[in-house]
Amino acid sequence: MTDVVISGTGLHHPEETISNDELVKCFNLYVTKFNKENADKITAGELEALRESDVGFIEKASGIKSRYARDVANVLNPDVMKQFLTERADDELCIQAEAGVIAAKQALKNANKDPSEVDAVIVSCSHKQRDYPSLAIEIQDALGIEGFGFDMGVACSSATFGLQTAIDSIKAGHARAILVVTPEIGLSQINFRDRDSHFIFGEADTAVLVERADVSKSDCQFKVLNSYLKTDYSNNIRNNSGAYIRCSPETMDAPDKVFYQEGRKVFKEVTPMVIKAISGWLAKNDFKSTDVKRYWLHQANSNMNRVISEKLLGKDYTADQAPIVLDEFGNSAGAGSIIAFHRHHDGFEAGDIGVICSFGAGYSIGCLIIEKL
Ligand code: CO8
Repeated sequence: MTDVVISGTGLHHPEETISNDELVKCFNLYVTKFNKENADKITAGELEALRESDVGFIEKASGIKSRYARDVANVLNPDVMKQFLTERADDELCIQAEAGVIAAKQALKNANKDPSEVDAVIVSCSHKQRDYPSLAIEIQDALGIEGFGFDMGVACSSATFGLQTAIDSIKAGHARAILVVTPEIGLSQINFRDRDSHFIFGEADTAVLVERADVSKSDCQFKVLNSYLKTDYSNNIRNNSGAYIRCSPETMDAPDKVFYQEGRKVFKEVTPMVIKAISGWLAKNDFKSTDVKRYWLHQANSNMNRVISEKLLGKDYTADQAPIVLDEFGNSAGAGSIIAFHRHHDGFEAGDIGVICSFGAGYSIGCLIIEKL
């Protein structure tokens, strides 16, 4: 059986940040204005007054302190509260491909690999800025890679599902090395006027090079011992935007045409699913959850990660055993667990075991058990 390794990763994010303070200030200005403009209807009981958001709540409930965005000015304008991006001509590299290319070049450099030695590009992420041609093919072209490329997506589990697809392809002999790129540009799919979710997301882009172990030239290789995927249908995280959106012009801008969720239900249902999945998959591979040196978990909510980590590692686990990056990035959807891995894979000796695990809409869980070579 061909051994497959993760041999390089890359990370890109927009330069500008939005703090909780800035986000909440804008949200509360919008609330004050809305309530004032609708005072009569609110007093008559025809309309419910909007409630203010709160920095203390956000940090306690989610652990998020900041996020990266491409159009901070409009997101923080209470009369707009949307991200606007200048459209590019068809013969220019599109915004999402450009972000993916930057992350991919970093992954190639870290893997000591030339594009001529890569056979495919998979773009796997929550939102795509167009349906076709595939973003992966555009990135493939920009990097000068022969072979093939295609897009796929499984919301917050996109990167791990993309990685298993790439690993299977390499094991089947279809490619020597594959770039799995996760450019998460989804702030345009967020309702910044929704108190429950306006603080959750941020933009970031990752790339992972996976390849046959016998052709790797990387100074830092993690062998993929096994990977697992699990899905279980749920409507608790949903976005009804898509190919039919132009068929119902009257509801094109309705709140269900961007991200919405039942956050509390997601927390309660997904957390035990992840604990069961990770410990079950480790047991199948003859590992105990405490054999794992580090868990690079999906970065949606620090309380979720704390509950999962305590179950897997015990109450006295350290931050080093399950690093958090969501304080800086917010929930970066599919990119989250890969950012955690990219930033925190030092200190591993040969033979040490780690787990990359993502989870989110679908529901979906993707998990890779890896060993430092
Ligand atoms: N400020 C102040 N108070 C608030 C706010 C706010 N902003 N929001 C809610 N509250 C209040 C509520 O009104 C409620 O008060 P009351 O009881 O008086 O009505 C109280 O706070 C508690 O509300 P919740 O129970 O909803 O709060 P939680 O403690 O559950 O925290 C969270 C809410 C943070 C949303 C939490 O439930 C959570 O993180 N859940 C997990 C969700 C999750 O992991 N989702 C994954 C989604 S991502 C995905 O799969 C793909 C999407 C891809 C998008 C990509 C874009 C880049």
